[in-house]
Amino acid sequence: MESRRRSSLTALDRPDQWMIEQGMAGHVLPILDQAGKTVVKVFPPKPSEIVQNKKAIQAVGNRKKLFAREREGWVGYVEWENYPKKKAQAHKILTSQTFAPCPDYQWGPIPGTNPVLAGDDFKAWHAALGGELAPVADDSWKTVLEEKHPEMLHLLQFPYNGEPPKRLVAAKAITPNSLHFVRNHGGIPIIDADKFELKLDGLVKSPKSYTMEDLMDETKFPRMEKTITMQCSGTRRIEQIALYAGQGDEVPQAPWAEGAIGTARYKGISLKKVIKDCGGLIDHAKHLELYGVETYIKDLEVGNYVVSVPWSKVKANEVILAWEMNGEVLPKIHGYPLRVIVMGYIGARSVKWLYRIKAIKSPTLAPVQSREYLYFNQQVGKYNLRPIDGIQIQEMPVSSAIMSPWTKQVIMHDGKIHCKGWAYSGGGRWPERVELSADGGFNWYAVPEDQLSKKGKWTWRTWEIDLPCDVEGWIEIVCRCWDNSLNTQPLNVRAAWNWGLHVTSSAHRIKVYSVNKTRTLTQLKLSQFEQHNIDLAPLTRYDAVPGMTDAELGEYWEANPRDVDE
Ligand SMILES: Nc1nc2c(c(=O)[nH]1)N[C@H]1C(S)=C(S)[C@@H](COP(=O)(O)O)O[C@H]1N2
Ligand SMILES: [Mo]
Repeated sequence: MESRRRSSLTALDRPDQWMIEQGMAGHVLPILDQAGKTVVKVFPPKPSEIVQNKKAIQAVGNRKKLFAREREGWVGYVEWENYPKKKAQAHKILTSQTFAPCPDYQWGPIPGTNPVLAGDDFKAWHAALGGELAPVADDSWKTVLEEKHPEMLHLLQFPYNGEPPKRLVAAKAITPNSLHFVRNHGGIPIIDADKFELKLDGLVKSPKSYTMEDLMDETKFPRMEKTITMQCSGTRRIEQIALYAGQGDEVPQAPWAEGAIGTARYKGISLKKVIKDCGGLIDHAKHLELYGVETYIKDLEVGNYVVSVPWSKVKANEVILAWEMNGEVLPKIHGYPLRVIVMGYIGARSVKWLYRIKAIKSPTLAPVQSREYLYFNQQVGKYNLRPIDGIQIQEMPVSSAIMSPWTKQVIMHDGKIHCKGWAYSGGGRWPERVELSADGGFNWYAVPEDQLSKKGKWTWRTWEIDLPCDVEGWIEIVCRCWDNSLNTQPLNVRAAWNWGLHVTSSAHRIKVYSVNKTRTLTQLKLSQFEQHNIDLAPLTRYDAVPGMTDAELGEYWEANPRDVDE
């Protein structure tokens, strides 16, 4: 194979050699195979030409007909799970051609654009399948622009993944809908609520279908309203990426900062009541498979978005079927007309555009449940992993984050640095205490109770603190939370780094440059900057100010000689 060149360890002979040697371009480094008698260097392959086996693709049939809209009034809905043959046809089409790989954003530079990543591979797969899926990428982007705040940071354009800017993440204890993060694995279906139906089948006594009107019938199903924080297990992934590269497909691994968490008041009904209405579970069913309308493509296999939750969770009335978010009709981007909200679990189980619930015996084998959202041991990775080596993530652990200030910021202060952020714990636990350290995690100050937002069983707490800081120069501010079970966070990212780059729940660390204005020398120097009209920013630009005259310097050295004779 051309890409498996055997050679000695000579220079790569390229202008960016120095950068590569310094580990700044890991994606072009050859792998060293030292296992044999001679060292083998395995270079990344050159980008290959995009090829298409037109004959094979055509032989599959008319894509418009094959991948047509399943139901009237459900734009973007192609049913896959009921039609194994159709899945195979789609797979055939996707494997009869090649696609440009998504750019390496972990080892290569992250684009300075908004959207940060375009999602060209997912766009190309949807275009290749055609039919109902052809316009999905463009239509979804239109919905993003319609429904989301203009300041959203679009990490991935398609499937859409976006988070609010730090300033707005925890500005309010309840996240406004337009600012709630969005994580999609495919397009945004547009469903006519009047034509909507939820199907409940599998191992229930009497399978049934429900219209929205049925579900909203209060004589049948009592309403449920709750304030709930939802967190994606990818929150703060960028810290793991900054430390070590991991699994790098774009959709599973959007490079989230601290904003993939949000809190809203949801209204709907308990899923338990609907199961009861179907006569309850039979044949020792223990899990409920939840189906989302849109198409998800994993390893070129096509399906709908499917995960499952255990019956024990449903039985506890901790799974809601919701149609309202913060007093508004559920936005299209958040699952209109009906979504699941699983309290205290990873966001991935809270299925949007829910259209089917199937009672089953074991957790679903669908890829989002069984092949993704796995929490691996550190030694598990590309060359050795099996899906069973990862824990299927359900309840989220305790976590927290500093939203202000930002890393690399210079903070001028008078002995206290004002910090703000959020703290959260999953599984029905809540933050009891939030602590900050200005010295990398040696001494901790607790956030005063009146500076923490209200406690809630299923919600985060936002907080603010004036953090004492006497020292100057680079410091590391660290934040950690203790929940009501006295769980707390690992102190560094490395301790919990994992190949899937999930659950970055280590204490949040930011590096800031402290300028303490209560210090006499600093005061003097700052006033000199002002006198000479010298800009304070950036930190790294050195502008000489005459801190001492030559005469003062000379005097000093005369009184304090550098060297001594005896
Ligand atoms: N149908 C469907 N439901 C879904 C997803 C999806 O891609 N499709 N993403 C899940 C994930 S991973 C998360 S974190 C949450 C995000 O919900 P939000 O977009 O409303 O914030 O939705 C979950 N439900
Ligand atoms: Mo997620």
